[in-house]
Amino acid sequence: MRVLIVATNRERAPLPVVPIGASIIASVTKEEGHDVRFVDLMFQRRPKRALAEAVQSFRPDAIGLSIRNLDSTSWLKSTFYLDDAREYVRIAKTGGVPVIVGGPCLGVHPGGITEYVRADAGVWGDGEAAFPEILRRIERGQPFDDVPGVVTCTEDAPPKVNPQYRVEDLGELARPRVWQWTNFRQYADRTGPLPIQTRRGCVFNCSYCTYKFIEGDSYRSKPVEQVVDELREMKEAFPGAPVEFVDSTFNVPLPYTIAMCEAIAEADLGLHLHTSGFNPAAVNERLIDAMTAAGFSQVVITPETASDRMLRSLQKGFTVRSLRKCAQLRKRAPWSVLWVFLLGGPGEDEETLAETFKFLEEEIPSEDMVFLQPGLRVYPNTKLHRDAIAEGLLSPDEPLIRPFYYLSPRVPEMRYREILVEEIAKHPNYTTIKDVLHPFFPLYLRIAGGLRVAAPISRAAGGLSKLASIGLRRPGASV
Ligand code: B12
Ligand code: SF4
Repeated sequence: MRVLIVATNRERAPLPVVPIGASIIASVTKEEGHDVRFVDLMFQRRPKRALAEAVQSFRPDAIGLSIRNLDSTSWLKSTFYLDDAREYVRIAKTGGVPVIVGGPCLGVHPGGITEYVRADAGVWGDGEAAFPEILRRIERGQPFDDVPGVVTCTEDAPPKVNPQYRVEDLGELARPRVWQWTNFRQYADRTGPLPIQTRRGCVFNCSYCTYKFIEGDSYRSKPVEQVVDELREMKEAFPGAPVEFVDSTFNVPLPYTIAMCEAIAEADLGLHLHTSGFNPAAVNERLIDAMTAAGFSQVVITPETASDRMLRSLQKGFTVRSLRKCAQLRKRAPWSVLWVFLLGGPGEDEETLAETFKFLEEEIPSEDMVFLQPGLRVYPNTKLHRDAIAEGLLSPDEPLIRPFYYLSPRVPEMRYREILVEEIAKHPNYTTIKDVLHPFFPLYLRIAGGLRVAAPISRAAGGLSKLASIGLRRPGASV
């Protein structure tokens, strides 16, 4: 069969992310013996036309659209991506063949999103098993609405969402080999790293989080030797390109992560490694040293708050004491670090906000960046969802396709902005989404990409101070 795979994401902030999920689906489909064409809309000048041309010229028997983002999850600057996705589905449907959507945002709201974009079917969770099975059914002219992981919609009934189809042994998975499907140079030119995924799932139960719906609530990990081999292959394909780990929690399970980092160090690959999802709950000296030896240079740490009361409210599973230990241990490593904090969760008040900012003052060195995000995007079936309904802030009927942000009513909305303005004025290394959306940011990415230096998300304090000194970053305007 001829199968067209389309990566629809066009968001380039905070950096253009290579479509690893769509690439995996394309690789699996090719391994199944199909003729695959891949269209990446990220850098297309006319994305709709590019898609329409691919549909007409390739004449596919089935089309898979990967939809990464639902919205920007940012109260300060909310962007909704799904109307574009719906338009891409409409264009794909002109081919007259089944159009199937998948991607991480499907896990957040499988039925609602499949229905919203008007696809013939959706796949939520792992796509590696479900998509080939759908193609087999299409080939045989059989219905596929009973395939695990598939979501189907009918006019007069709510969407039918089958239980997920999880791949238990990640060692069996096809490699994404993103450079076979995308023009990776265009990403590298704007600091986009090569992505690698080493595990799926998360055992924590943070009150606002969707990751367990996407990947499950227990861990499935790739064999360490395979991770090393994938990294070696990346180095051969693109010497010098940084590699970013896209795992939900990079350092949990801790023994696995340490073993993996030690094996990478042992292989002496000389790679520049980055990661987000570094959880303060599981840190020790051996981990930090093993990461440094492996080649980690940029790390995003995600405490979300530094108030014990708020850590309990958000069900983060650690305390300020362990966060302080994490901040101390971080000092062992010569990394660039971005710390992420969410402000305004249930119970947040002036006192808990003051606790968080006091911690930042005491523990975070001025070379580290601090990302401050007021407002928590409420997702269906989370504890935060239930809290927002119980507090009368949200109607139980709200579909939550369009974003709704929880902001603790104990602090007036304007006060969140005032606090950010005050703190950013004192600390040029504190930042918000508004800096990422600054008109200079794309240029910044091009310059950093051209110089082949790391994405500026964790090294921007100098640049931001400079912009402030010439009047181009005014704290008042930057929130
Ligand atoms: C790592 C990560 C990041 C990193 C990315 C680093 C990098 N170099 O790639 C960083 C921190 C930069 C980031 C940024 C953002 N992220 Co992010 N990120 C993730 C995370 C943890 C993993 C994504 C990933 O790569 N997974 C690994 C791949 C292999 O899985 P996958 O893409 O889901 O693909 C599988 C399936 O979805 C499916 N599939 C995929 N495509 C297709 C297509 C078809 C046809 C089929 C059948 C199946 C299928 O099969 C694949 C294999 O099983 C997810 C949460 C999560 N656990 O999924 C959030 C997540 C994707 N991010 C999200 C968001 C919102 C963002 C931002 C918009 C936030 C912001 N405002 O800055 C930006 C957008 C960046 C951009 N340019 O697009 C949301 C998206 C959904 C939503 N709520 O809108 C998620 C789901 C988190 C959440 N809040 O729920 N992110
Ligand atoms: S640790 Fe991270 S991925 Fe896991 S539930 Fe909490 S926020 Fe979600």
